[in-house]
Amino acid sequence: MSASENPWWHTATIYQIYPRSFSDSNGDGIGDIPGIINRLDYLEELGVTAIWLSPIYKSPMDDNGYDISDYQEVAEEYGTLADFDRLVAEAKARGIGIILDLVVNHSSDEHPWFVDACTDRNSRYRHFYIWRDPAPGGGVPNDIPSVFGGAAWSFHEPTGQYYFHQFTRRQPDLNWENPELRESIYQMMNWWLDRGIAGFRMDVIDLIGKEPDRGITAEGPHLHAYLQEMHARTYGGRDILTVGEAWSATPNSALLYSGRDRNELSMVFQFEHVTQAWHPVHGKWQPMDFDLVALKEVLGKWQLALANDGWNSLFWGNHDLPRAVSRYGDVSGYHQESAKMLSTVLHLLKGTPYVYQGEEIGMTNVRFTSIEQFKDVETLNMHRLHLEAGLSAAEFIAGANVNGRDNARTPMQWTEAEHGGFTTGSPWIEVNPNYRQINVQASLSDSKSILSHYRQLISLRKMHPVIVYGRYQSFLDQDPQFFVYTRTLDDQMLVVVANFSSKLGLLEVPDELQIEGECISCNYAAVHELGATVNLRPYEAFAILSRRNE
Ligand code: TEU
Ligand code: CA
Repeated sequence: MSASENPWWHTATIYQIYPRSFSDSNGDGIGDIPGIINRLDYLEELGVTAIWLSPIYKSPMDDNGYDISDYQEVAEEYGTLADFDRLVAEAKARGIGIILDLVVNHSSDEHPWFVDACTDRNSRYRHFYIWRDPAPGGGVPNDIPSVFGGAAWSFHEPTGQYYFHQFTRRQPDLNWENPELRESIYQMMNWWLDRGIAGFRMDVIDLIGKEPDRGITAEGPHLHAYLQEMHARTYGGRDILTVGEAWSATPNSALLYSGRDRNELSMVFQFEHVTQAWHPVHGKWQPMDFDLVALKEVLGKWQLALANDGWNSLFWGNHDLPRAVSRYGDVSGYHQESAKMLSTVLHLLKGTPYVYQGEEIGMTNVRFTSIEQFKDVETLNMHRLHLEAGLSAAEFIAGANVNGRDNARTPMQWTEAEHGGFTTGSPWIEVNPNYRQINVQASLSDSKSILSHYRQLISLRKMHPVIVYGRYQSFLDQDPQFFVYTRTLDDQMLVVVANFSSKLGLLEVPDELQIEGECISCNYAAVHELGATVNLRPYEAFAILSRRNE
């Protein structure tokens, strides 16, 4: 097979770093690039292929860097361009690539383009953004809402027009219909590519083809043409990974983004497995129990839809989502078992797994009691709006503790020292008090830790083509307790069995899975063969690799 049929990211595991919360090198309470460099040995031992860095660019930090005021400068609190180049080089020396977050649906309102655009309707940069006159009777041009609450339009008094922003008013949307804007973005991307990065994670890339006048935000008519142009003008000839964040992606559109001959992206992040567990009306702020049958259905649907073309990303968490073990596992009764079970199930699927910082040691959701403890702009906006709408503060905080974005953003827990060893100063957001039990240092010295389990899973993917390329088939789809699937390649079959419950359970093994082989992963004792039934302990998960001609 040619290199393009077997790109490096097929066997890769990616580690996501949220720089602000990862490792602080200078005691100002904010994670930084030198702090990341100090932890590269840890990541090398974990075995990851590349790091996706959430934004490190210059920014007023209204949305922690997802509001960029200079695409070619590093935020002062994170370090310098020289630090960044050193990170790329030091990571490369350890076989690790650096994937940058490309945030080009919008910029910061402090970006010189927007500042200039605001000076005058005839500014050279006016049409880098999206401006509309007020509606005939006055007021917003239309009723498109902002993701973070309120209208997606804000009035700019001095020039008498509204500008469009799908996130905060400090994140004006860029106008992709303008070829000059697109050209500026491509130049910037090439400038970073020339510095030796390994790829881009593209923030809300499904939104760049917006046509607000027609009420279209996601997956607009020109989206794929823009991505093909971007591919041709920037990374087309380079061996990099591109992953587009696409909340609106469906299996069909994922084939457009990531299809082999499409010349767009390597893969997308789709969120159906996340949003299927959200409340149909109140979304993530009204927590609902998750339903394994529905979760399996979504994961299985994506496995099958991209089986022969396109490529899946695999993830439980990121910097916007609650901690996986809190959401799908049992942190009080079976913390280790459930964290290991979740990783087993995810990492043995077909696709590229992503590990969000701290997930590999089983970091959990935080429990804040007052709104002052929350830092996230989305949570703070929603707090105001939900209270105005009649929710009590306590109800809102309960919801935010379950699904709010700050759950993922509490500092990485390195040691049992104060503030979990994240900083010697005072952290920008509180450390989860469970750092004394859950931290990297304790995990490193325990061969049965969640961390050891992650290391093993990551190395298994490098060793076994069946994990990378095997055909996926699910069993017992309607069973509410067990997740059972196989991966097959040539004469090999991998059987993955997981109990998603704190209850013991008797699994009736389907005939074709009654096999014996090598147990390549388990979170209790090794299981080498399956008879007609098997008793599964709470959150037990194992994987047996068998050769059919044995
Ligand atoms: O996220 C896109 C996004 O829509 C999320 O904010 C998510 O939908 C929301 O949390 C659901 O309530 C990306 C980034 O990952 C996020 O951190 C940024 O805030 C956002 O884009 C704007 O750049
Ligand atoms: Ca710092």
